[in-house]
Amino acid sequence: MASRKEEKPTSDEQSKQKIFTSALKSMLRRTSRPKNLRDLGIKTLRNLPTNITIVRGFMKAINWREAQGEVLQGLNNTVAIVGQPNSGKSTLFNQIIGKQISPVSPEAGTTKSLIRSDFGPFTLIDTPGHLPDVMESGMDQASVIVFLIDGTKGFQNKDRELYEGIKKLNKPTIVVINKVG
Ligand SMILES: Nc1nc2c(ncn2[C@@H]2O[C@H](COP(=O)(O)OP(=O)(O)OP(=O)(O)O)[C@@H](O)[C@H]2O)c(=O)[nH]1
Ligand SMILES: [Mg+2]
Repeated sequence: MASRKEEKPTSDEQSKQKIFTSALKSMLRRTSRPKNLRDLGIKTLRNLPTNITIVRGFMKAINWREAQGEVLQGLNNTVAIVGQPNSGKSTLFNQIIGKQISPVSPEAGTTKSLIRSDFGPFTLIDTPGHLPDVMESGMDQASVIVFLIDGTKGFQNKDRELYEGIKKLNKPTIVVINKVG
């Protein structure tokens, strides 16, 4: 009878597991550490990693498709990045994911359609700033909206108009002042 050899985790898997374990430990409050993953919520988290490399490692370390079923039942998890042309949406999108998926240029109107990518349990959507209808369809699909404002230009009338439209959707919205550095 053939004996089955136990498969050892690769060093890549081990290091991913290590990142996951240490990130999770650091994020959980000592006082109210949940007994199982179902109890895991935003309130139980602290010391969220501020380094995007660690966040990416954490996102890659987990089988999110499985974890979603266990932990995030019913949670809508699509995030749309919106804002005026050239405000830096695609730059932020690429920076979060860690790959140059969405073209970036100094010219306004670079993004011409919705661009999607998975990021851990989330789906990120980059939107074209100069195509309001397409941007709106991205926002319709989103459960959270990230609204970018170009800090070098300040809050413009067009930003106000877009914000009025976002408010009507009644979705959680994060306003980001970009290009401040
Ligand atoms: N200084 C500075 N420049 C930035 C920043 N983010 C983006 N940029 C630059 O701004 C320009 C436009 O960036 P994009 O990411 O293409 O802008 P976008 O909002 O996707 O533009 P559209 O696709 O036209 O809607 C590029 O030259 C970027 O390098 C930032 O935080 N600081
Ligand atoms: Mg773009």
